[in-house]
Parts: sequence; structure tokens; C-alpha cells
Amino acid sequence: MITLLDYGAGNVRSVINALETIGARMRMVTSPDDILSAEKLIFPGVGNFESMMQILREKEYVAPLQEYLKADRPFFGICLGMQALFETSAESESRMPGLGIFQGEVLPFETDLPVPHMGWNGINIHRQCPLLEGIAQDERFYFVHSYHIAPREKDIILATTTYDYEFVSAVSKGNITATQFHPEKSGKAGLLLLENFVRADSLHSKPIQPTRGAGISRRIIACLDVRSNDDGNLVVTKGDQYDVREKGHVRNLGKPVELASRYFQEGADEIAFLNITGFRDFPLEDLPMCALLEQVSEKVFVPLTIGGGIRSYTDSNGKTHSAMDVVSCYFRSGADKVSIGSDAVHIAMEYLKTGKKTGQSTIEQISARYGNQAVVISVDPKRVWVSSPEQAAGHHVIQSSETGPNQERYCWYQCTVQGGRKAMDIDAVTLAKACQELGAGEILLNCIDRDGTGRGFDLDLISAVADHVDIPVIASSGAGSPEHFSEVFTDTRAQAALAAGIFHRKEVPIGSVKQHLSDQNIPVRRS
Ligand code: 1PR
Repeated sequence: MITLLDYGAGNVRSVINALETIGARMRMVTSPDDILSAEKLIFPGVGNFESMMQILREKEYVAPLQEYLKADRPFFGICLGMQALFETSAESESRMPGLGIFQGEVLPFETDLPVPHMGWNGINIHRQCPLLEGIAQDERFYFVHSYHIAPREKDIILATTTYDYEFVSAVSKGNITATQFHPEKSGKAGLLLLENFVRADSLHSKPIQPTRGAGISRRIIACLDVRSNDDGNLVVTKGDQYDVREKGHVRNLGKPVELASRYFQEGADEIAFLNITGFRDFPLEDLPMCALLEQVSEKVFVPLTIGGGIRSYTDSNGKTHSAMDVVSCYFRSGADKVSIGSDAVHIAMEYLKTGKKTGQSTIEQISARYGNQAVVISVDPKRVWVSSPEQAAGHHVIQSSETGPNQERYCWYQCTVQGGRKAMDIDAVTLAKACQELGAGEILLNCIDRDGTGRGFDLDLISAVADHVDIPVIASSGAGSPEHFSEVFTDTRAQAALAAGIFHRKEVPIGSVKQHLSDQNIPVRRS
């Protein structure tokens, strides 16, 4: 019997689904006594160190957790659930104490690479441990974090991972084990690791000559644009430059749950759902997006991002729902990240008027509660040609690699809201920078000019944005062939590339994209 500690932040549903898939019986912690009576305890932590410790204190879980751990009873901590074992974290401005089971602290990444460290990375194994039984040496796991542990006791290091430099990514001491990566989001290898924990009689480990694991891979993301069709059914659709209608009807490219399961099986590193009519249909009222997520997360064990309609809303009964209500419904239903489109543009424009953070915007609130890795900004820009940079004063102007209809050599990328219907007076680079300052953890960079065209990613746009932010950028819109993926990874700093049409229409399978990237020596995860 596994006991799961859910302190109310982030995506515990994925851990439950993973444990159910491997046939584990489980119960949830609802009182401090449940911790002390646990046979085996899993602590999945997501979000922010300080808010996690605050909640653990309020629920009076700290003392029973310490007692459980000091008695060397079976424990598996995930992500923040590992960081909690240490003395404190630099993420907490007040230096709030952690559980203090291990000596050492939690430090921010100091690197020029994008932070959060987000994606599939390998592990160098330092100890032989039943938890890692059967895990191949070149296996990759899903990481998403901005801080890493710095243990003082070297003999607890179970594994390290390289992201610019080597950091400790798993620990083991007696029956206490913990990983920085998310096994519940790491496909088959992650399920095996969880199964090892569930089945092992003892988790004791012994030192070995460290193995050399794989490095970080580029991510391939399948995107499902979802909306109700004219019959009221939720379908996956796909536009050409955001126009999803063909002969007057909404294009129907399949059922969301079926397509997502197919992409998981085919090796997608992440799956994104965009509720493209969220700006007019409120997700908590009109569209069963939360139900959809619940179904998908039962079958799909890679990260899920969901976007569309994250904003406050007053329903027909006069009840006002906050953007955080939508976000918490999405997380409870199985999302790992949420993406904000239209509202992010409004928030950034408001912020830029004063340059002062209020702490009240949805971006700030989500990143404070769930961590900045959980906040993706979906940008929907359109190219605007200008004959000289002065013509677009105040905007980030690019010298384009193409020429405009009137031989223009310069352009800027104008952000839009409401699915491209309304152009706003802010460019994509400025928007991305402002959202990063407010606490966003990733940029999903679409391009209306390229969407659905199969002409390749807009490299000018992607370079401009990726060169001006420190957070990861997902290149999106226009993929037509495997070569477009190698091009975007070679020519820009994009960490991930997303496609929709070619995957839905089975023109280019995910496996062919990965094979091509691997042939070009661009690291990819092989599932
Ligand atoms: O504004 O917070 O409610 O979020 C709405 C979300 O829906 C935004 O993320 C916005 O990008 C998206 N959206 C709105 N309208 C459309 C539309 O197509 N009419 N889809 C839309 C955006 C773009 C990509 C697409 C890539 C790859 N879809 O995500 O999947 O361009 O396509 P391709 O590989 O076929 O070229 P809010």
C-alpha cells in the first residue's frame, strides 16, 4: 500500500495515474497520522519551496514527516519532494527551513543555458540501488526545475545529471530515495522506476564506479488545437494561418484523447492542448477541457500543457470565476503546465506602462503558487513589413532574411489576441521579455504567417525571441518536413519544436523527425 502526500499544489493526478497503471494500491494523506502509519510514502512536490514548506507547516505534516524519515522508512521524493529533505533553499527569500534530513541546501542554476532546466536529460548513476534496477544507461527522464540540490554528504548521491555543469539529480540513503526528475512524466522508464519503488523490500544502495548517461535532448511537441465543432463535439482542428474552417465547417482532424494517446505511443516528448475558442467559451462552463485532461492523463505519461481561456470570467448566473480557478482546475485534472495567450498580452502591456510588478497578474500568481516552470506564454504574432526601423519606432525591428511585398528588408512581429483576430501594439520580443520578468517559465512561439503552411519555422522570429530571453523557447508553426526541425535547432536557440498539421495528417511521423535529428547528431529521446 502506497501512501501519497498531496499538499495541494500541482499535478498529483499524474502520479496517481502512473501508480494505478503499474497496479499499485494507494491512499492519500489526509491527516498527520496518515504519514506515521504509511508503509511506503511518496511525496511529489511541485511549485515553490517556500509555499510548499508553508503548507506542510500549516497542515502539521513537518514533525510526522521528520519522524517517518528519521526512522528510515521507505520514502520516495519527487522534484520539490526531494528538495524538501534539505536544510533550506535559496528559492525561499526568508530562508525557510526544509525538513533538514540531509545536510546541504538548494541552489539556483548558474548558467547561460535557459533556466528552468526543462526537458529530457540523462543520469550518471553513482550507486547501485533497487530503485534504478533495469534502467538502461542511456535512458532519459523528464526534468523541470530552476533550482537543484547541493548535498554536503557525498555518500547520498545516487545520480548526477549534466546541464552545463553536473548537479545531483537523485539521492539515496537507507530506505530514503528521491529524484529531481519526474518518473510519472518519464514514459516507460519512469513507470519502471516507480514500479521498482513499489515492489522493493529494501531500497538500500551501494557505491559503484559512476556510469556515463545521455545528455539533454531537444523536445518534439505534438500540439492539438481543440474546439467544439458545429455539432457541439470537442474535436482536434487545425487552421491555415489560424483559419480552421473549410467550406464553412470547422476542420475535424480527430478525437483529442485518441490523438494524444497515439502521439505518446509514437514518442512525443510533450503534448500541448490549446482550447482555441477559450477567449469566448469559458473553460469551466462551456468546454469539457478538464474532463479531457483527466482522460488523457490516465494514458499519457509525458508532460501535458493546456492553454486557452485562462482569465477571469463572470458566468450567466453572475458568479465570477478567477483565472486561478481555471488554472487550478487544469492542474487538478492532470496538466503540468498552463499556457496563457490573450491575457498575457494584456498583462504585459499593463506592466510595461509602469515597469512595476503588482503580484496580482495571473502570470505572477501562477508562478508564485505553482512555480515559473508551470507558466507558458503562447504568443500569436504576425509579421509587419517596414521599409526602415524608424517606421516601427518603439518596436523590436528585425532585418529580415526575406524581403517584403514592396521589397522591404525590415519587419517586426506584432502580437495578437483572440486567436489572431485582434492586433495589439506590442511586439513579440518585448512581450516575451516582459512575461519572463513577471515569472513566465517558457515561451510557446507561434507564427500566424507560417501556421499550417508547411514552409518551415520562421527562423527570424525564433532567433529574435530566443536571443532575448533566458527561459526556454518552443518553436511553433510551419513545420513541413523533418529537415525543418534540424534547421530550427541548428540555426536558433529554440529548446523544443512543436508541430500539428503534419502529425495529424500522418504526413511525417514523430519517429521520422527523431530519426532525422539523430542522424544530424542532434540529441533526441528515443522512446
Ligand atoms: O488566448 O489564452 O485563450 O489562448 C488561446 C490559445 O489558442 C492560444 O495559445 C492561441 O495560440 C491558440 N489559438 C487561437 N486561435 C487559434 C487558431 O488556430 N485559430 N491556435 C489558435 C493556435 C497555433 C499552433 C499550431 C502551430 C503549429 N495554433 O499552436 O498548433 O501553429 O501548426 P502547424 O504545425 O500545423 O503549422 P487564450
